[in-house]
Amino acid sequence: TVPERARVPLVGHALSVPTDTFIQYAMREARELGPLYNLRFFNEDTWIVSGADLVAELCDETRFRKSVLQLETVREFTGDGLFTAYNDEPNWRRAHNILLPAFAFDALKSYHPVMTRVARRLLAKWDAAAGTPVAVADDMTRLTLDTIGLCGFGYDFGCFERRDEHPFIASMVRALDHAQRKTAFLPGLDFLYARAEKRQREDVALMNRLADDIVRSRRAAASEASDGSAPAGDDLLALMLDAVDKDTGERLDDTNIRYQMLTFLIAGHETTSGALSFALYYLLKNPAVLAAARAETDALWGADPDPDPSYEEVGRLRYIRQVLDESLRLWPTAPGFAVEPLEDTVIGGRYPVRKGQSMLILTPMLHREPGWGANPELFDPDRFSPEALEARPGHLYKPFGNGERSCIGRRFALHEATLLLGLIVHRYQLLDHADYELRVKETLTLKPDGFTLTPVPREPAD
Ligand code: MNH
Repeated sequence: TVPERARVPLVGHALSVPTDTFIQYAMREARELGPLYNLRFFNEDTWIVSGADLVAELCDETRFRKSVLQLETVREFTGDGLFTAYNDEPNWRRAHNILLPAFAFDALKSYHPVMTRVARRLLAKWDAAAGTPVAVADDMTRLTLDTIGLCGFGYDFGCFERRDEHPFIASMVRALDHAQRKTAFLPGLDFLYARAEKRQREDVALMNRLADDIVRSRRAAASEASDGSAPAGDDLLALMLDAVDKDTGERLDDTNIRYQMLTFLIAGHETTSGALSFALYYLLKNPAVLAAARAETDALWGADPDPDPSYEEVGRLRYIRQVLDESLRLWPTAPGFAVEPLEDTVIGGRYPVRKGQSMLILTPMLHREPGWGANPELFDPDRFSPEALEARPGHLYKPFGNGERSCIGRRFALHEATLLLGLIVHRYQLLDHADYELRVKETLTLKPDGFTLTPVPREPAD
């Protein structure tokens, strides 16, 4: 049978699992218990899987599909939006078909100038810091929220004009945190959680109001336009409001539009912000890598400290993209995804699994499997050189999930992040003034906790 720790009657392992560092706990357990083990929360088993062969098997979409079990409490505010929809909910494919064009090549190209404009906001803030430390994850979150707001919805969060975080972020972080804790609430003790549930309703209401405001102002702008069409071309919001599903001819309803908006505002910025923060952490700690990254931008932009990168140039930052890929190997900021069998089956040749049994693929440990070589903890962007990619078996790298339910925003995120990293390494020296030691903070996603660095504009001869 599947390995597991001794469990307590009724609660199972629920009391020994820390909710605020679940992923790092699960990683330690995987090192001890192996590539497959069981965690029992009350009467529910979750298998934690990180072995390369098992993961390759679980990525077979003819036998397994996304499990939404652990996301049940997030569904209270994202419902059947893309990320939290059950596979057989009709709105999943409808929205997938309708929104896919927002991530096609032409659309990405049209976001590029907007992404550049927001990147400049960050550079301006770092210039103004004038050699004093900046809080990396906070600034990356400002950048990614402004970017998804403007590119996806034509809405400016204006995060760089605020000293504190935007209220949407505070509500979102609390709501996700609450959703995660709620999975471990003790049954029958509702009175214990009444206050937290009330605040949750307030946080969700704030996020909903923002989504509704954005829709209202777009519709108002559209009715002002003489032909009645939405002015912003085919951004996400335009597609949500106007486009029809090619298969069924149906549109998204207002409730679902709200769910999709919260889904994209959340999924569209948290993970990218974490990915950028980890990449900057590794650049700071690996001077040879930083030098190679800088050689790449210098070859492209020479001594110009303030280049205006074209869309194509971002695609040519191959090494910087490898830095990002390698950061997402060690700390995939969405640190797992869950699947379930479509029918009763056997995995690994010997573990019977019932239909619907949830199995969490723990990507931070998959990304440290022996297939990555003798020293998986070592940060080395050359693991993603074209030759290395060629030689490596498939299914060892899953930072964006798998198959049909994998990340729709992947190319959006990679373009946004590569562009910004390129501009940063080209413009600044990065000083590790605090001798920062990595601590990983877990919300639903991962971020380096309390990470600051000091950006100093490069000398012309540097
Ligand atoms: Mn994203 C799904 C990781 C950026 C929108 N994303 C997923 C999944 C992973 C993931 C993993 C699969 C989850 C699962 O199987 O349960 N996403 C990332 C990472 C980054 C990221 C690591 C950045 C780096 N994601 C983005 C961006 C957007 C986005 C940017 C939007 C602009 N992601 C989504 C949506 C889904 C998703 C929407 C759900 C797709 C679906 O199920 O149809």
